[in-house]
Amino acid sequence: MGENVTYKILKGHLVSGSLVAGEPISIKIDQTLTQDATGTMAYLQFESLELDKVKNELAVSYVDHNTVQVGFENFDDHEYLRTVAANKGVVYSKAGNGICHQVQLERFAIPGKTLLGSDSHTPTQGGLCEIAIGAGGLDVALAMAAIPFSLICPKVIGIKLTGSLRPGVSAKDIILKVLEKFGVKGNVNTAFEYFGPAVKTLSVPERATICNMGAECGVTFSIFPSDERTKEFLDAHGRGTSFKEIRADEDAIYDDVYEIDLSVLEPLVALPHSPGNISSVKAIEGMKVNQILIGSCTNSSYMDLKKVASILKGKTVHPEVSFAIAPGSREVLEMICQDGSLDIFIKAGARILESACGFCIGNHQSPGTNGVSLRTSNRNFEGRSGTKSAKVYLVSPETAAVSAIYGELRSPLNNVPYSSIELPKKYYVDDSMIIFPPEDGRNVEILRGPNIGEPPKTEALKETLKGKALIKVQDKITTDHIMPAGARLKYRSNIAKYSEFVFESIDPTFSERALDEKAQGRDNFIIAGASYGQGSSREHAAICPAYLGVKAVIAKSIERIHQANLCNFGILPLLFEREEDYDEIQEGDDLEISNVHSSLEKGIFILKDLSLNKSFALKLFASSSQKEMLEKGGRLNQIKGL
Ligand code: MIC
Ligand code: SF4
Repeated sequence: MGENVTYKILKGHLVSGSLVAGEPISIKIDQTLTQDATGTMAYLQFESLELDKVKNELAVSYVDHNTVQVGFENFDDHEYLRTVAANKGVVYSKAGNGICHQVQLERFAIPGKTLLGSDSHTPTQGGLCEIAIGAGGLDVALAMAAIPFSLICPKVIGIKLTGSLRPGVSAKDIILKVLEKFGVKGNVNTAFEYFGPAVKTLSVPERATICNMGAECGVTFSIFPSDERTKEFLDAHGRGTSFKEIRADEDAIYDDVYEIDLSVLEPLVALPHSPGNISSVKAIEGMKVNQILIGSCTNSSYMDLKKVASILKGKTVHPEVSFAIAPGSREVLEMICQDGSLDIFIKAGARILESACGFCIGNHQSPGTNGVSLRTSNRNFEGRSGTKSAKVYLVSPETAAVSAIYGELRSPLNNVPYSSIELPKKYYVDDSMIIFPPEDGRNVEILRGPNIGEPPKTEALKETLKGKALIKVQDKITTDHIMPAGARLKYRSNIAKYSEFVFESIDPTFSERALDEKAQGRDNFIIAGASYGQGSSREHAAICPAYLGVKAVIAKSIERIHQANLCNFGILPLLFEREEDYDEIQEGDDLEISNVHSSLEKGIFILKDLSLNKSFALKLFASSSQKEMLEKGGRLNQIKGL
């Protein structure tokens, strides 16, 4: 029976379990990646393991999220990250060097390796044939200690690509098509593997765009084979020796196959407020646009910007549009500098932004009231841009560039001045903003400014949980709803302060009410609909509620990374046995769960709603090793034997 790429790589990394879809397995992690917003907590947690040095093959720490530096907090974080990296043997990529996923692709990803990153878009590296998985910071800290990563062996959906893209249609449209088919929920414990004759027509940066937004479907990772295009990309970066061919066998088996004929694909757009809300550009062509932003880890490669430059050459941006470009890395910035694209952008009236996440996470460039913003990024959740009333549409760089000229949404189909874009034989390579650690860094002083807090302490599970349904939320609550980023991002290293903003956009009184209840010795419950915790990997969406005394999330369903984060910090992830029960429980109801320990063992809990005088059955959503950590009040307690 032929093997697919996914199982070939998993087989070589399997530590425990068997490779059967749906079964728990653990795998060896070769490489790790952190970014500053999740990294400070990850390294504080790594430090608490009291190891001299990281033990995996390669650990890289990026600074790309919090680079706005209003107040001392961000810089304190960067200094901590810089010095802890030198002390613990971690490679450090300075602020300004670029977005983690773009730089990792250019400098570090190696076909056939595994990567665990504390960012949900870590699967971008599937474009270079890595099994790359997003996780919470604590899981990444443990991978740096060479502790295998536990996951559910994914089923593999083969996405067969045939035909070839027409001018103006791009990789972004392929992944938007995948999102149209699979949506943003219900794809847990699944991997997307791309195959078929059109794979060879796609370059590595295009493949990376596609793998990047697989995260929006909620799959564990996405992957492309390693072939001649992979070699070409590695060679052009002076990394040809890292190449290894990895292809699926001719008769490879997939759990399901979905085919996309690229020849008939048209430009697509994700409408507000979900990346799964797909329409053709044609259907809403003519919509007036106020802001257009090109960048983010999805679409900020050199190839993306070269296309934009070809479209904008000799043109100026519409006077009523605010237009900005954030090149994904210093490499991209230097390349567009050398080939004259930067000059085209400046003449066209573009604002050139730092090579960082910036606008994508609502850190700046918020649209105006009721503004319409066209972006090449991957998430358009309500309020993520920093403006609640704004409407964010996700498009390809081609659609963004053509629309910038007209000031309204326009389809780039057959409306671009090139038939294909030549990629360079050699990229500009300069690692001078990457700091490699000394052989023995134990004497490097770790700098901790006042913004650097401590990893949270959690307590062992109690026998009875009693308190209020402190909040009841709908379906598809994202981690941006639970733990806002944007202006609040700078408090990531200070749990007490950051906790003030839990559920800020839904109920700004939540944090205060939760602390009041906690002070009275009561426990807090969150009631949620389907797909709770979708979006980012930020473990603060579990750490901060835990700090506020939340002991259980009771939902219709919970997304993979968030479920793992809840277990890591001792919050029970519970699912309604009957989904209809969600409708009965009301916010403010008094709730009780007794016999917690034996219920944990059995995996079935009985929730008493004292206000309704009714009981509901709940299922525990946790593996056997997660049960153990829940018992101890979290993963760190479990590891340290507390
Ligand atoms: C995001 O795109 O939401 C983020 C910001 O990159 C997050 C990580 C974070 O919250 O720090 C992610 O995708 O995991
Ligand atoms: Fe950064 Fe946006 Fe990518 Fe997250 S999705 S890593 S915020 S660019």
